[in-house]
Amino acid sequence: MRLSQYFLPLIKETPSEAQIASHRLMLRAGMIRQQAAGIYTWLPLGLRVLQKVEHIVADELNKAGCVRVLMPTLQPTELWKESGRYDALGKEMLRFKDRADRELLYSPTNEEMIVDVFRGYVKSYKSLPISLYQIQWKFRDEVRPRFGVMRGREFLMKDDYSFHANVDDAVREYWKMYDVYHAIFKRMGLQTVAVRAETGAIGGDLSHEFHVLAETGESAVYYDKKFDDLREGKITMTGDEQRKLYAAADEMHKPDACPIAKEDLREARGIEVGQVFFLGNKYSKAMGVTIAGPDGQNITPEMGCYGIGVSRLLGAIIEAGHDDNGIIWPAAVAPFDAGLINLRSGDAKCDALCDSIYAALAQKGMDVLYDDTDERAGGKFAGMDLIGLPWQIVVGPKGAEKNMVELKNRKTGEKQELSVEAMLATFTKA
Ligand code: 5CA
Repeated sequence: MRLSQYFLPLIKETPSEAQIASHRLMLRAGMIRQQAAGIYTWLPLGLRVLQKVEHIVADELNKAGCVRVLMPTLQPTELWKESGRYDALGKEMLRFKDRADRELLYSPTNEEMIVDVFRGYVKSYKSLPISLYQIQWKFRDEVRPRFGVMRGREFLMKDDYSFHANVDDAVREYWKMYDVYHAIFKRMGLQTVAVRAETGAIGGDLSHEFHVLAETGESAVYYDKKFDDLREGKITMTGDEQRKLYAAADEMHKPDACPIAKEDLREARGIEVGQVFFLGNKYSKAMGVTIAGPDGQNITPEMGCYGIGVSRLLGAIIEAGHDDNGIIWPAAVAPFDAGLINLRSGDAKCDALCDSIYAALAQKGMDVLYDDTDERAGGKFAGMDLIGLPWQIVVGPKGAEKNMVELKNRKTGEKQELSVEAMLATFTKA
């Protein structure tokens, strides 16, 4: 992508409304624009990252046997009267009427609707297990939308709902998804701590929240210090061993009843990027779902549901990876793989070299943002640092004479003078 043809509205000043780094940087890097409290336009750069995050989530879920669907954002309120949750969400749920005076709501979550889909087709335990997920916009009229995409009113969620013939199968799926979640977040360069959590308005018997530890996190979490040792690579543990360690969300942590010694307990702030629930038959029973069971008797399916805050993840990734100059994207979610800076656009040699590098990198399958504008060098460097692409390739008139470029690693700040061939050879991406 040539910057001269792109839409990248960078902001130099620090936006006064933003209290945390990720919010400030998303505004400054031209990723999002606020349209109303907690409601955002995704600008091109932000949309690229959002789609990469979405792709990783979908890819890992597909590998785990989950099947993608897409439900509407709007729902008839009747379904919520059936489940008994019509009043449970209160003002958080946005309701309105269509021209025929029928009440609709903007989905804050989709348990009722997926149960409605399920009961429309599935008649026998032989069709189970089934796990259906979507990545779709949600609306919750939060009392205090804040921190940009971290606590929005409209936000993108991955919500997955599984159906099983018995409790054992449902609980097995729950722990499978627990592992899948760690893998999903790891692929985005994030380390997460899973803590036991209340089930709240979603309900059910067992739940974990997945937190990215960050000082700006909205939640307090408590956990065995062995998690820190694990993260720092000081010890290794099997998944089974990890699950037995103490880890609790604020509302689950009872200091008097805490099973581990004070010196082994860590308290930290966390950003909740996902939550998993074993629902039991709360929704299937309330909505009267029965299917044929293995011994000829009708059974009520057991359910699980598994959410990920897809748009919130961008905030969490930035909180975990930035410096004074801007964002530092993990390669897997970076909006472009590299930035190419032409220090003298209009100079025949610089232009020709940049064009050839741009073509060679594209040949390797790399997505490059080429700054071909005539802004001054300082502004180009600052802009590239701000948007945080993993690599910067700098072409200036002196280097162009000798076929040399500078390659900068955004994360380490390390710079290397390299021949064009040597620079190209460092990128092996297919
Ligand atoms: N139905 C279940 C998941 S299938 C559910 O709604 N779970 S949830 O309430 O925990 O939401 C799932 C995830 O969405 C949360 O873990 C969080 O990462 C994200 N999320 C929730 N509220 C917001 C919000 N206001 N802004 C941004 N992300 C949010």
